Amino acid sequence: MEFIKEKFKNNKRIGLFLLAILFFWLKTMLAYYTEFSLGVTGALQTFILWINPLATSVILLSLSLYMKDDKKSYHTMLFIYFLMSLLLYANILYYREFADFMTLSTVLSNISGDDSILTGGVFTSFLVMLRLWDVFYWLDFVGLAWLTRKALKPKEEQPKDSRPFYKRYAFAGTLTGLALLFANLMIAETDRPQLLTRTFDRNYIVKYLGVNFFAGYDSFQTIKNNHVRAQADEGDLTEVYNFAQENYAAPNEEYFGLAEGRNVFTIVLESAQQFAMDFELEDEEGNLHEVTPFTNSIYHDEATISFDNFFHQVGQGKSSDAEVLTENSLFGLPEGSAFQVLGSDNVFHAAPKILSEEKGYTTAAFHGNTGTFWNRTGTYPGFGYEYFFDDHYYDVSPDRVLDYGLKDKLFFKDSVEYIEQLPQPFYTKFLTLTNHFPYPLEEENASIPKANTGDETVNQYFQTMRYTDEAVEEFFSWLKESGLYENSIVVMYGDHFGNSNMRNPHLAPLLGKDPDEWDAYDNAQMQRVPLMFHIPGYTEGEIKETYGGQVDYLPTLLHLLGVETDPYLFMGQDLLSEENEQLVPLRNGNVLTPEYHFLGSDIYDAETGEEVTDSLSESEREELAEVVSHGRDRLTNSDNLLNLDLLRFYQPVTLKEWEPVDYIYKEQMEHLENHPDAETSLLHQNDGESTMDLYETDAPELPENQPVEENEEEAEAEEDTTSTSDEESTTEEE
Ligand code: GP9
Ligand code: MN
Repeated sequence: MEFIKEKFKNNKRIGLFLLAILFFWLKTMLAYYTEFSLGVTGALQTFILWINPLATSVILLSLSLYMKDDKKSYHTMLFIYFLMSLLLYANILYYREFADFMTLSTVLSNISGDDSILTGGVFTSFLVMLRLWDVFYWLDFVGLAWLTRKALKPKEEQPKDSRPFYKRYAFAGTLTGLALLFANLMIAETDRPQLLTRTFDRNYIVKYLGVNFFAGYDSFQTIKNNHVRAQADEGDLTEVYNFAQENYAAPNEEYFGLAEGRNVFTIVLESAQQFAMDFELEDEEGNLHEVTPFTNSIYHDEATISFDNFFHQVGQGKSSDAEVLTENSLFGLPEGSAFQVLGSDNVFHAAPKILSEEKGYTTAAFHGNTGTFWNRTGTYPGFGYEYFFDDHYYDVSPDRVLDYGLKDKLFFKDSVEYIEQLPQPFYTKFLTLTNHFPYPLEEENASIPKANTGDETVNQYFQTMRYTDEAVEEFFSWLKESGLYENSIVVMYGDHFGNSNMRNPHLAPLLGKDPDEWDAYDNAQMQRVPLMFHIPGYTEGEIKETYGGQVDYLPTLLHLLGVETDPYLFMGQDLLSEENEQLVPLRNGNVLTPEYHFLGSDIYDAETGEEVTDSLSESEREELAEVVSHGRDRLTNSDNLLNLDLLRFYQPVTLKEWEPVDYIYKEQMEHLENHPDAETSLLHQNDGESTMDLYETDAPELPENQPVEENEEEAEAEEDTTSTSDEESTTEEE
């Protein structure tokens, strides 16, 4: 003990080093708990949060210990501390404005953009974000600077320490930091697998690994991407351009323009799988429960063009990949989410941009989760979305949300307020949430029993599928009541699988299969997701067996809306076109056709599910290898297009006039109210009378749907507290 004491006394560096770590930790905790909303739940996450500022600050500050000269060492330590504090503080200010963390690309674009720091725009908005208590984020630095000064002026009587401690301590410091970082990464990985490869939300990385780590990681990614992008030039476009031209499938006259001029409601059914369509779940008493009765009725309706061989093509970017696919006719990236990696920087020719430019559509996305998730707020402006209603626009008090966000019934109901204000025609996208892994649902919201497999997640899936089905039904009823229905097209599709391949064998018995014989072919079958184009008034609808994937969605939709797609670089083909090749490459490189499924190096008969690799002749195999490579060309060209940001070199004449929104979803209500076409909105057409009252839902969270006794009690309580003058009661009756 004495020995350690002695050492510390003689080595103020270590003292200051430890103090700096403590100060920085305290300051970070203050920011974590008062500035950022990181959504920490449970003891493990709290533990990770508490340790995550340590590793990087130990590593960074230990660098100063390597210096032999005291003065240099102290000053370096102070400088590193200053930089770390500056980074944290800049993030605090940024977060107050954007509820998100600063990235290198935002910093770079703010330095070079029109509204750059240099022109004062960002600087003034930063000033507005300052708060009085911010002194606490700098007091520690002042204290440390003072202590450094003191340490550099040794009292005469203290002998100068000449032993070469510095190297050993420096090394020990760095090693400890690295060990901490490794431990931190490991613990984070157990709580959130694939945290870094999937990078779905900046909040998540900060929550698990801290602000310093995030800044380093983000800068690395950005520099890497910018480097790749900088290598590209117009010449790289030629190959992709030629591919897209060859790939183009001309529209079928029978369908072209079938829904021209109509409003578009895109309902993205979270985790909905095709196997659940028309599926009946048998309970323990032998009673059958249709899982998605309403969606099934739309699926079979004569006004609906449905598909039963439609596959999701997402990779790690899951929901966000589905958005890249269906709104750009491009694939997500082989790793990570394109939204996260390129969303804020790339040029996109996406559905909202095309429709607003070519057909004057108003465009809006709706989602009951935070807008930063999957970097939607960063990506949607590039897609051309004029409006994005994220959780800031909804009441998301605790009883109204489950895991990822607002429950679907409340989500649709509360969206009406915004829908009715949109100038028509509009293109809208509704991202549902309740049917999201691991499918939690309260009993009061469950209309059918759980399944009875060996896997609780699988069991719950059916209940949440049903819940979303009911939410969609309520929304359809409102569409009809409000009068929007007749002049709209409602499209529904599943974004990706809900049950992973690992869980599929648990589903096998429900699908009449033997779990022990479940194989790669069966897994491929499970990647089907529903797709339906519902066009009220149309009567020739049917369920089409055409093989297709999400990349084929956009040309199909655009042709239905009467928009030609040959000016665009799409990787998919109109599913209704007579030239459609029925070729479905999945993101993992597997390729599916109506005849064969090419899974890894094995070939299966698509109809029978038999593996036929060895029974094919050499020439047959060569021929089929061509098919696979043709399918994979779509992936390669798409990856090149995105990674090299090639659309910046390609300007279709149809998009020449397009200008991005500059308000990025801040004060968007003001923009909506002052929209030049405001008089075409439903609200305006109804002389300002809202249709919100027409919305009927049985959502138990709403006071009007609470059991009667409670209502009575509430009413009584209200009567006691409010005055009931005659005048007031007459107004109420009216
Ligand atoms: C989150 C939601 C779900 O906002 O879109 O994303 P997922 O986990 O399905 O990719
Ligand atoms: Mn999803």
